[in-house]
Amino acid sequence: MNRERSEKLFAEALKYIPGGVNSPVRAFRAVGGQPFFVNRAKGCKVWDVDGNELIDYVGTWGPAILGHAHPSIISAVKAAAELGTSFGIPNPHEVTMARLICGLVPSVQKVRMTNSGTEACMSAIRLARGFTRRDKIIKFDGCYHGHADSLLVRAGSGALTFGHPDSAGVPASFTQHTIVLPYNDVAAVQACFAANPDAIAGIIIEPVPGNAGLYLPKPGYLEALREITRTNGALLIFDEVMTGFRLARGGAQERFKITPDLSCFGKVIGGGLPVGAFGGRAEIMDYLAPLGPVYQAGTLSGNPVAMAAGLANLEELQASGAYEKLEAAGAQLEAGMKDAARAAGVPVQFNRCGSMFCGYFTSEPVHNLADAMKSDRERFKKFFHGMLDAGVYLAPSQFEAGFISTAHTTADIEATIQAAAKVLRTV
Ligand code: KE4
Repeated sequence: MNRERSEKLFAEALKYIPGGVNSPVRAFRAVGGQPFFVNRAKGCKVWDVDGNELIDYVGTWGPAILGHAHPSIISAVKAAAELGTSFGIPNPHEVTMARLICGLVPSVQKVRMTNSGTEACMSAIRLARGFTRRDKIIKFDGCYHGHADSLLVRAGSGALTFGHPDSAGVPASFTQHTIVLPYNDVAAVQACFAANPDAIAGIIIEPVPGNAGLYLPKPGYLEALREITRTNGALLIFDEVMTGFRLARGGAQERFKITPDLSCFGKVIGGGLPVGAFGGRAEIMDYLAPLGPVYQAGTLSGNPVAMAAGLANLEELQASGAYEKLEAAGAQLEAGMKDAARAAGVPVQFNRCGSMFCGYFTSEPVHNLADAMKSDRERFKKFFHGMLDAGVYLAPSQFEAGFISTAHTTADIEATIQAAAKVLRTV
């Protein structure tokens, strides 16, 4: 596949941008080679600057749930931009968005917009600490909640782990209150609360982790977290930046019938523009400035153009039978990929929840990060590049989820499966 123009652009990018990218996942460091550059996307397709057409299963990491350049979003953005791109003064779209989110997610009585998922999660944690007057936060290995200092922590050894910064530049004192536990292990959470009585402000969790590939909560796991936090006066924070409005109209919390105290959102609610949000019970949210003592702010929070894009995405999702389409497309891809792996004699664990998926190159089931780490990453690399050469763009890391949109037709998915059937015989 000719990628001359991408190669020239990447060489230029390396002169001015660290690693040539504005977000590390884009750099292909996990799969080798170098990233291509895209200047056009429509539906489930992207075209790189050399004119190569690709079926896209990254979907800008989740926002493109209706496919790229959906007409409703494009016209909403144009109309809003004509009237001004930002006011720094309340605008009507903010009220419409807040009312819509509260209507779609019953656990959210009030919501505050931000400009990224990172800001949403960082702010939700600050709010949980301010509301409970406690310092410690539990997160789970393999879960990613953006790059706020106190969250750049991976599990250390042992069931009860106090975080050690995973990123340089994060002083140990910034993560001393972050406890990292294994996902899908109720006993570890119970022991943690027993060892830290009245000290834990809350648990933040991706209800369906999509940042170590994709694995699912075991039956009863989320219910147990809800019960343990309620019993111990801690808050349950669902990070639905990725799952929100994707796994169901009301997100993973609707799909799994759990009522968290706070929820974080992003991606879909921005329709491809920079948006995040966090919301929950009014008595908690009212601790936020200007009403309460927990400060949180943002110059462009609730920006009219970003709100218009997110509203168009959300409204179209409600109108178009989208969730039935996403479920059917996910089932088609799952069945086809499993058949292809079986026919090629390659051990693949294909995990899926709705329109999110991940194929791990391992014969063992994947229920947490430790299981995911057993995947054969060399095989994944070959598969990734084989599929790319076949015109299918998967997430450039074994430890990322794939995303299906309503724009992926049965023919696109069949073409993907046929490509996989051939490539799997070569890895
Ligand atoms: P942003 O700050 O990137 O908008 O959101 C952070 C975030 C928070 N919570 C969850 C569950 C997330 O998935 C994310 C961001 N996800 C990654 C994909 N693994 C974004 C891609 C990137 O980092 O470039």
